[in-house]
Amino acid sequence: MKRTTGILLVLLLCLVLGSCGQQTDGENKPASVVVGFSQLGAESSWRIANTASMEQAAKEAGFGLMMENANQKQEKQIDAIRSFIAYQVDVIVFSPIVENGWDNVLTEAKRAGIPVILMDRMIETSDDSLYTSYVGADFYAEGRKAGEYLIRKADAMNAEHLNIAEICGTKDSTPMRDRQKGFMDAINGDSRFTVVASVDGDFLRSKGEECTIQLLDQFGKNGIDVIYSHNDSMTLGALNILEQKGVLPGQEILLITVDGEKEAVEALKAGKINCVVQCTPKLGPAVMSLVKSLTDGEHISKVTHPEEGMFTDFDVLTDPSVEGF
Ligand code: GZL
Repeated sequence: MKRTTGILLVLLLCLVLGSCGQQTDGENKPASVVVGFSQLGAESSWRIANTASMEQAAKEAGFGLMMENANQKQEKQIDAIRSFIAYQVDVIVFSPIVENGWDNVLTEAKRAGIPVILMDRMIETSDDSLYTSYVGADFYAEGRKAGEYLIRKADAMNAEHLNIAEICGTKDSTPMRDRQKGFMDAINGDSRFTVVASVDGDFLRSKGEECTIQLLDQFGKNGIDVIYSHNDSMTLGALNILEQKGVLPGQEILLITVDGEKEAVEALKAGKINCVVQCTPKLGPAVMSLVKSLTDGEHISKVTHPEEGMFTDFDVLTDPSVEGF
């Protein structure tokens, strides 16, 4: 009876929100477990691959998946979580677009007795009982890897001084904050490096292009030696502009990027990008495994970080293991 009421409520909300999800399992039978999933948007190849991973993993697990895409709007994620509460889903999963502003809605989920799994990004809260588990990258480690690559590269180039421009991801998001901190901590104290600018690219290819035009206008091609970009989409935008302006990417200006999508790895192999730090979007299986443990009444770990590596121009790039997602 409880879920029937919830279903009526959510159907009303679906009409309002404009989308719902499947609540049947792989064989079109009513699903025994229903997951409410708020995806933050479709801003990059990483995000699109992440959504596909979640959908495939839910299907293989036989779980119903109600997915709402927030199109980069935090308020839409909050509305979606409220609709999942009304429907009384078994587990809520979401990728918080920014770290702040979630306590109220997650308190409502807690009062409704619905566990919450954070997927991909973290929240900033004084009450970590508001979420049951976090599945996603160690972004600080990713930033450190990028910085440590640059130190190795500067040594190999016997560089006396390098000016760095940083193109940042979505402001106040976990990957932006921690990829920046990890990188800066790694290069901190090395007098060969000066960060001349940090600009907001919002993880978008189009803004990566805009940022690069702005940086070249401000510093000229000789005023920037390295671009450290928080994701491949922005990097590929930057690469496009550099080539348009007659600058040799990967040679005249080094490019360091994070994610590891196919197009970026191919650019690495072509000598146009120098370092690709991996960040896997394929979090679906780990999330759905935690959902199964939760609904089976088992204890689950608070944090799950996937194994991630890095490809650089020091590697044998013809090795078949060097590939993007
Ligand atoms: C990282 C993820 C980031 C990717 C971007 O886990 O949150 O968001 O690096 C994506 O490509 O937009």
